[in-house]
Amino acid sequence: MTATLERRPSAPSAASPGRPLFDERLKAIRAKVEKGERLSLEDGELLFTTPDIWTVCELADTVRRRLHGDTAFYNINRHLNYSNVCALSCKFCEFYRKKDEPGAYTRDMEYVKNQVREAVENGATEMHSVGGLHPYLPFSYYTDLVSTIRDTARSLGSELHVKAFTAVEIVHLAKIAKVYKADDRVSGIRFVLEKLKEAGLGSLPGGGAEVFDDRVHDEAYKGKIRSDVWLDVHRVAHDLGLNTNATILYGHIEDRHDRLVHMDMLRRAQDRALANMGYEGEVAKGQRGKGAKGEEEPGHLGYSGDEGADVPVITLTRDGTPLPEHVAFSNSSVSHPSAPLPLCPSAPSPTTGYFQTIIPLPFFPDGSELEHLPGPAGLENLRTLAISRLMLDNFPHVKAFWIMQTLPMAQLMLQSGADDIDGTVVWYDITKVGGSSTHQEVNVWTLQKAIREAGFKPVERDTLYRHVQRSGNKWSPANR
Ligand code: V47
Repeated sequence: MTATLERRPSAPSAASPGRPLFDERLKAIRAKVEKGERLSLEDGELLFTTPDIWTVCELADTVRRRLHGDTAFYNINRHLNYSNVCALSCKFCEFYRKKDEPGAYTRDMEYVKNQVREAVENGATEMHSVGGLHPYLPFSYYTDLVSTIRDTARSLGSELHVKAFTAVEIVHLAKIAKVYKADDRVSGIRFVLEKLKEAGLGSLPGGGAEVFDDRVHDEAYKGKIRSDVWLDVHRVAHDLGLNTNATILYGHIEDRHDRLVHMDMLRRAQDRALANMGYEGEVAKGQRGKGAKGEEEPGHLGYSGDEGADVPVITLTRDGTPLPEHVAFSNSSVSHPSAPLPLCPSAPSPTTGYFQTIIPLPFFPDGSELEHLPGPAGLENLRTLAISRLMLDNFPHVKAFWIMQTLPMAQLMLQSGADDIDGTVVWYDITKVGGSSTHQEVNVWTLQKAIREAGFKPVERDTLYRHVQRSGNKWSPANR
């Protein structure tokens, strides 16, 4: 007996109901994307308002494939929140506690060592550590935290890259160390970053940026550093050769224009970092001295140290522009070299001191003071990530942080501009998807499967996006 297969309705075409026709207004943006030209804020507005979201995603995918082909990155990492005690009370935040409140915690070094042991046993290459602005911990706690992570891993014959402290924590540490002066904030920031680097800090995560807008700042996270200070911290880190990431927290009380201004400020900061690394670009007409909202500004970026600078526009998304990348290394039996990074032959030098990744973070209302807000939904998340890829033409990477986006959504995002889904994570206290547990872990095979299902080749990276090749440990392909 032969089974008869039912004919399935064919997939909707671009012209079928339910999917809008190609929005002709996107033609000019497509032409720019094809040439690798920088998109304007007006382009960004159209990308946010067009009903043709699929073309937005497709354009972002074009850029992402030009940069990374069919590679999609993940890493083996651990998040370690050293304390949730915080002097601030940001309205969007559910994580912070006051010192004697139930649930407040501060980890001691024994706890940290245990976390490192577990991380090393599981093949991690990165420890991502952030916390609240603790009012009483001494500066030495933070340098100890970093050196304890580094030294415990080394005592086990391994290297863990320490990616720690958001910009707002760095400023807090400068205040605790009593080196922060309002009229010369950069030297205090530099002091702290140098001390942390000596202790073993490898890079800065992208948190604490929220949205670079004073109205939103004053309403939702007053007391936190403003955009100029956040950018200063990252600029000093770049000058010290530390790579950093950047985030955008969206879907709360900001509007879409605020998101675009935020992206524009970040890409101009990156222009400067890349110019310092030897990248060449053109000083665009009207770029110098124009603020993101088009108003005249005294300096290029509005943060200190760049007054009057002619910073060129540098796009990495043109065909043939080399990414600032580091050569691959082999990670057999978990350990990997900590030697200074060799230069990639095709990239300008030095090869460190720039923004690696933009991480769009959707706002989670539950448990926060802004709980009455709905938070962004799936298509808004997809669109914001795709637009981040398109606007931030000088950021090598876009991360779909699966913890906040969910793994199924991260798969869609890989097809819409993202090239990275972050890592195994394990414990994450800042936001909790669909429940109250801070245990949020996926294993390597699950990450790889999600990437393959989305049509990409999974590549394990370390924090600096060097490819990790494993043999002889739990996660090596032979043990699959
Ligand atoms: O700075 C806090 C955000 C950030 C909420 O650099 C919230 O690789 C949504 O920065 N809803 C911390 N977001 C996370 C972060 C990060 C995550 C993953 C990778 C990297 C990286 C950085 O989370 C905070 C804040 O902006 N946040 N509360 C909330 N209710």
